[in-house]
Amino acid sequence: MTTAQHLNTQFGINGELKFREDASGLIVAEISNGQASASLCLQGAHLMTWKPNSQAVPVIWLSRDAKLAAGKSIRGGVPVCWPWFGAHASESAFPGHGYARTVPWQVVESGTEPDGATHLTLRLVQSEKTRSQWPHAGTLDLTVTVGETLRMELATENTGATDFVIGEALHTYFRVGDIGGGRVKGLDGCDYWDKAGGSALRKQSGAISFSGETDRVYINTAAGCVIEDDKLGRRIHVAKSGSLSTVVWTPWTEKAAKMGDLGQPEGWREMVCVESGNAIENVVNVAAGTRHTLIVEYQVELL
Ligand code: TA6
Repeated sequence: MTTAQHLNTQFGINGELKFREDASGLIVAEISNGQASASLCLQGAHLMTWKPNSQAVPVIWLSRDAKLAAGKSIRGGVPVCWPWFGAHASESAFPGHGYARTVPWQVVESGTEPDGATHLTLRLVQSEKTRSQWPHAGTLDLTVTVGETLRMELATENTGATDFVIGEALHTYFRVGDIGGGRVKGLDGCDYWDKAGGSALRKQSGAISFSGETDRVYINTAAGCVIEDDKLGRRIHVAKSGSLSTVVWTPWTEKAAKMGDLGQPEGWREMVCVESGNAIENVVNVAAGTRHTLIVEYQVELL
């Protein structure tokens, strides 16, 4: 079992990257440099927080009710959904959004970029349990680069002799002043599966604004998008590559009450999920011996 002390010796960077053991027993990487600060739980390679130094309010949202526990997903941050998105196609007992976010990952590399940003690479640790749910030969790495820009690269390598198919997403919870005073631009004209509206296939017209539960899987789009936040007076730019699906989600009142871990009384009003991935008809065939990488970059612009 790797300890925080061992990780600090091997991968720590003085005054910039340190590892600590959380009360839950899980290990958390804390990053702080001249550009930004962030924290990441090694279980699930789960980025929990990111705040550029230019921002008074964090850009990534973490529920006030978020709890770290072995084998449990964390509410908020950037859950890694892999090797499927949503419910498993045939096994209802398998975890929603795949197992990657609730299993151990190991640190493989860390360093400082020429511009002062900090990068950290983690690899999912395969096990009997993961192989029982997904019997393929492959590796999954996440490289996070923390600066005024947050860059995340999710790399799937097929190390076997047969092709395999994955569904995936970086299921990012963004912090907004109030969901009612925000909108998402950039997906105009895109088709989407309306999961909160009877799973009908619809076409987006104009910006996405919010007045109720919204759960949409936009398909066949490589487009980036922008989250406009009137209350905090900022725009969050979401750029992506290696992704043809974008999911936009807010639970709104009723679903949030049922979920119960979004922070009382109305924590859900301070977040919106904009998730970059490959889902439904956009699942990815990763040919034997090849590598597929999903990349996102987030930047904030004050209005
Ligand atoms: O990405 C949107 C979604 O699929 C919603 O339907 C909702 O279930 C959300 O993910 C959260 O899922 P989780 O398994 O993290 O509770």
